[in-house]
Amino acid sequence: MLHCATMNKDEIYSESLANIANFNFDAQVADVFPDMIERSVPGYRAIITMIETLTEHYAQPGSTLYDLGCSLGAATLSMRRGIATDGCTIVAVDSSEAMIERCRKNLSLEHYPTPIEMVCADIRHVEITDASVVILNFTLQFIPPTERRQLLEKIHNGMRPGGVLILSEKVFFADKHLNTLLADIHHDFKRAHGYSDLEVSQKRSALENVLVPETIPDHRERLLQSGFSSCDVWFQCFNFMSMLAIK
Ligand code: GEK
Repeated sequence: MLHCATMNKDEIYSESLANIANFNFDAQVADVFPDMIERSVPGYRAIITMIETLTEHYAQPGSTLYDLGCSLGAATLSMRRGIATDGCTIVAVDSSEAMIERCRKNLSLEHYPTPIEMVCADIRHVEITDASVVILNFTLQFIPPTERRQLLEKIHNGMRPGGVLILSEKVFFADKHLNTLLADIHHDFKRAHGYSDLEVSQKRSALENVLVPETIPDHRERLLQSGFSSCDVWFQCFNFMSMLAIK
């Protein structure tokens, strides 16, 4: 997992707030991020671990591997551990300066031959070239829905044949009963990991209109429309899932 210099507890929404601002990946969030994501995203740890195995399978010699929305570099590190071929480069991108600054420190704690270029930029404006593995681990959900297709097409166009996109997202379900059930179970998961009802509800308000989930069929259809030849879910835990899309 991520070897962080610190593992601060997420208490951002523990006190009652008069105004709940839109969720933002600032220094306050970056400081508690490993704790926040592990206690909020069921299956996160399993996905990060499997990224190593998937990278081992898909990384092509001399290619570039991208981690788009890298946060503190958990997926970047897993990807680097999995590279079993020569001449690869990793590009890790995040638009939050606070994340990139802390990510740089985390990446320097492990030593592997593959170089990592860190870029503080909006992934919508980053060029993708000669890629064999691209990761969007819980990042696409923060891009406005109307811009997602363009981003996926750009990624597809910048990939080598046989390359893979690993797309992890929070999702919702068209079946109302199932949707409510899985959302409730997710809240139970958060309570079991120490979040109070107040924290769950204030965080939900902060993420409203910032994190916009879609259904699995919507993701599948758009990936195929963006040019990927095969795609499906390889991991799911409640209303969180990860897909593979192959060029
Ligand atoms: C992990 N992948 O630990 N351009 C660049 N970065 C962005 C953009 C954008 N347009 N929008 C959001 N981000 C990580 C976890 S977190 C998921 C990813 C979560 C960045 C944002 O700054 C944040 O660091 C990350 O995407 C989303 O495997 O918090 O649920």
